[in-house]
Amino acid sequence: MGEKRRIIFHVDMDHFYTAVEEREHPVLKGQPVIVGADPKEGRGRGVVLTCNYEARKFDIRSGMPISRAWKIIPEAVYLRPNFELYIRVSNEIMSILRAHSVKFEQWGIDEAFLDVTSTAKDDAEAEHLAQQIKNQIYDNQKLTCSIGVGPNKLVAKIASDYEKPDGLTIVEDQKTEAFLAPLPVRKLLWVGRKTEQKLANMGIKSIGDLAHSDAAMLTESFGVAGTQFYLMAHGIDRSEVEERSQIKSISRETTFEEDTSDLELASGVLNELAAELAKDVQDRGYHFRAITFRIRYENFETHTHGKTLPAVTDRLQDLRKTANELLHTHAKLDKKIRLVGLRVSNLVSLKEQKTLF
Ligand code: TTP
Ligand code: MG
Repeated sequence: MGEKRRIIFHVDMDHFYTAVEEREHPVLKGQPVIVGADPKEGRGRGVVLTCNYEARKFDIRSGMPISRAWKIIPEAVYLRPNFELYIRVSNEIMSILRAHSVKFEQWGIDEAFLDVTSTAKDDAEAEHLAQQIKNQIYDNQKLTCSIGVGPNKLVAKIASDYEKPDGLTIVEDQKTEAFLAPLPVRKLLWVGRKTEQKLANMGIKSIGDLAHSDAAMLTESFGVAGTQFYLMAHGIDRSEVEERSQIKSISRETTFEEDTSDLELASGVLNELAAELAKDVQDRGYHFRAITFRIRYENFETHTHGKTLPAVTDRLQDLRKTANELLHTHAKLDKKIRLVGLRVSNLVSLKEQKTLF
């Protein structure tokens, strides 16, 4: 195809949240540890965010209801997440990684892609560099990671998952299709449970099955995604490693139909704005730490008042509480209110953004 061959790394920290907890509290080592919602002796709502490999032996998984985890291993150590800590550690790891490559792309809290084409001239040099990075992260952070090396992001990402934890998997360009063929289709990005089921009904289970199926038929069944599946099954992915521009803040505001001096009314509107904003933030997989309240009076005089929370959150109740505090502390009672608004910033992304691939 005449394109320059690339060497891409995907680095993924091992059982990230629980690994950080174990490092901070060595007494946890060797025990099954689960970070997530409060299990409340089996009555808890919410899910497992992650668990260490001891807990995985019992088939505990990310996203599983915490009540189910409790049924399986009530004797595990259950911890609430400390996002502040994880984000700090994540930032330290990302700055180590960033230094190794001109083309760098963070992907979620504990993963990143590096394009090392200009640093490593062949697979042997790539292996040496990957080992060096693993050692450096361990020496610096006392945490292990898994690295996948491949000709593109798709293959590198699947490779990093191949021999977790503490893995290093190198997929040579010519061996890409052979590497992918035996793996279940679920390993491909974009293939969720529904697609997996639909493909299974068509007799397609492995990536190899997918590669040998009819491209036109896939397009007919899945639209554009079908074409994408076919290319991915052949290990083709031309997307670049590039730092994505992050949105800095998300906001909502409402102008009253009629200027008002009714603080209760303003508070009600603020609560609605908070609900919309919290949903937006949660849908995008963000947490926030800073909240800004904006108020405009009948004479167009406009003020903003901000507060930084002690920790990141995505909870509506935190947003509402702060918004109302700011309203009641700062609203001038001698002027009618024309508009109120809310903005959240200091955003951090805590979930994988698969749809952006
Ligand atoms: P992952 O890298 O998917 O998982 P992990 O690092 O815990 O385990 P692995 O060794 O398999 O890589 O996610 C990174 C962190 O993101 C994880 O520690 C917790 C968090 N997370 C969630 O909050 N919700 C989720 O559904 C998943 C999958 C992860
Ligand atoms: Mg991980």
